[in-house]
Amino acid sequence: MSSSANITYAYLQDNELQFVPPESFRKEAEIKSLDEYRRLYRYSIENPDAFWAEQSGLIDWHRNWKKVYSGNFAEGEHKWFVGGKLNVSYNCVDRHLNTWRKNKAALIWQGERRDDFRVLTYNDLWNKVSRFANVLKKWGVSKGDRVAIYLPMIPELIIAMLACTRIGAIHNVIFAGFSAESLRERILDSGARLVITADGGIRRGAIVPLKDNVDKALEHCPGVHTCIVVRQAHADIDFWTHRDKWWHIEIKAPDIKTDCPPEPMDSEDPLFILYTSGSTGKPKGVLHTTGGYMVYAATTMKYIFDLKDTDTFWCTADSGWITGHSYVAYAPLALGATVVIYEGLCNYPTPDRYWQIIERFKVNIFYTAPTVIRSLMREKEEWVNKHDLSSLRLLGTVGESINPEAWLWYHRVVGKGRCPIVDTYWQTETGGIIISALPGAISAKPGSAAMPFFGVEPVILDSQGNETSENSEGCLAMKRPWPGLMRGVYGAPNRFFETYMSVFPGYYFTGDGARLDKDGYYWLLGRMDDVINVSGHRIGTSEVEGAITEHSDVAEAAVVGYPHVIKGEGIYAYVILKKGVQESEELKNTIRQCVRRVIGPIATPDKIQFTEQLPKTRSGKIMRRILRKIAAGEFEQIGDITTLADSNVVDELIKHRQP
Ligand code: 6R9
Repeated sequence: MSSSANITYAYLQDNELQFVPPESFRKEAEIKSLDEYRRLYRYSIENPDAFWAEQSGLIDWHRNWKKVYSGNFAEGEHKWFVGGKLNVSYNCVDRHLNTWRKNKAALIWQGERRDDFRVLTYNDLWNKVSRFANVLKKWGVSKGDRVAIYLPMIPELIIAMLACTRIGAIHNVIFAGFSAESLRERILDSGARLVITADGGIRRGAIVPLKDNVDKALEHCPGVHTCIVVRQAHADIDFWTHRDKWWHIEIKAPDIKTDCPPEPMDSEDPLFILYTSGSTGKPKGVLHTTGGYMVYAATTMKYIFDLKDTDTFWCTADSGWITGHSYVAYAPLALGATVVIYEGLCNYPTPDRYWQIIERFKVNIFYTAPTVIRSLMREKEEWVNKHDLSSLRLLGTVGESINPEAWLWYHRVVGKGRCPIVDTYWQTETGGIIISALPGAISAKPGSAAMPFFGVEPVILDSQGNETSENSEGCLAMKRPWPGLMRGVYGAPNRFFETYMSVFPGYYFTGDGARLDKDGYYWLLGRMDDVINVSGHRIGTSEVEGAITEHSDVAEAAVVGYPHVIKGEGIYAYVILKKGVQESEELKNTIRQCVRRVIGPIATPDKIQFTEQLPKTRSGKIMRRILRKIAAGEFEQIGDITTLADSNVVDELIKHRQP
């Protein structure tokens, strides 16, 4: 297992190579064998109420629930732990205060500069969350109100989220890489009246102008009366005293008390909204509620990450995404772990930044994305080897399928062949991981997310919606609900049903393709809709097309994903210019800038091809399948083009393809 060349060769020649959980790991693990997993899985499917009733004991309840589940799944309705009352910040913070964890580190924050770091114990966290919750109340936030959070990865982000949950406000975290326009859209859609931001974020030594973006966004958000600003980057900003308040002044104000009793929330009260891209229309506000989400997040954390409360856990996701909600904030804190957060990039100022942090804080469990692994494996192995990574005991990945080469490198170079790897498949909508190996029980097959989590029942459907059997490939859907599955789309009551439950009636459709192999392992095959997965981030092609056509020289655009060695998928845009506009490299750059302004840097097209025409059917529908094949350079696989209105367009597009 230690000779890299041999492992890679063996795997590539033999698709069935499996990595068995190391004995030392298995002995200490929550679930110790495949048989044990299978027994508990069967129990969770045959007796879901009993299974989830037991798991609900991971959480403290103000009032016990009366019924585990009620609903009509086919109609997109499901309720969990009905009648229960709980508070998420109580579960993530207060309940640790009566244990040995009171003065242990809850959050360790590492800034981009090596000397910038802060440690908050559970007691510190309680103090700050309670005080900030009182600040929110002071500025008029009460139960059910929406609060927009636009912050870099600093402790205040987690504190703000927890403070919202303490008083029953619904947070809407907006990734700090999104533009002012994206921010405005999300603030307006969620109806937030208070925004929390920072004077700036820090990226490669430069300041990201978060407060300027907020100022621009708020020009068109008349409902927002208060903006609380964290002093982080010491940037020069405009400060509107009638609206803007400094976090550090507010939290220490004489009228702010440390005591803030957690609001008992109903299990089905909304917990947060998080916007995510779909194949059509604007990003939708995925709504999660309190009891089911919390129990599901904690249960997956316990079994998939095999978390012990002595562990230091580092998930590198930004809390602007779902992974940074469930596995940076809620699940690890609920289980009393020490959580590492880092405001910075994996390769700045040197490519060993992550390895330094693991060594410095003795991280035990490390959870990152395949795109990060691919970019770091391009560097010399010495960057990893010069650090002592012996604290690591488990590794994880999320966001997209991991290619076997990257898996093997991660296993050998980072995990030194000792650490199991869990490839975790899930979505913003699913609340927590739904397909993954259990590290002490299920052998890993590099590239496969392995098996369903307890209570989750996946099926592979053919295009007519028929369930298929083993060794089949098709649409990945879920046959029953589980506590973490989203409850709705904020402000659009029918959209959950229409988007997810109506494609294959009676099933939740994930939008992903998958294959089930003879051993019961799931292999994810990528999105089947018009969503591109760039570095593990979901971007809707229609959003990028909308942003490109905001450019005054552009008549029409069609956007597809194409294979990209580091990012997984890159963005390829076919652009038709208005009559008389000259093509130029300069124009491509201004189109890119336009997308950055409208959505944010993550949606910037990697390649732009100007064209006179797009391949359309006689009814005027763009044939994206053809555009995808051309972008990927797979000309032989373009397939049938007889339904095109004008088939010459294909030759023209191939001739001018961007390499
Ligand atoms: C958690 C998260 C969801 C989409 C999902 C799928 C892809 C995530 C994956 C994976 C293969 C994995 N995806 N994890 N594909 N293997 N382990 O990423 O949520 O941002 O909503 O994206 O990401 O395509 O549908 P989200």
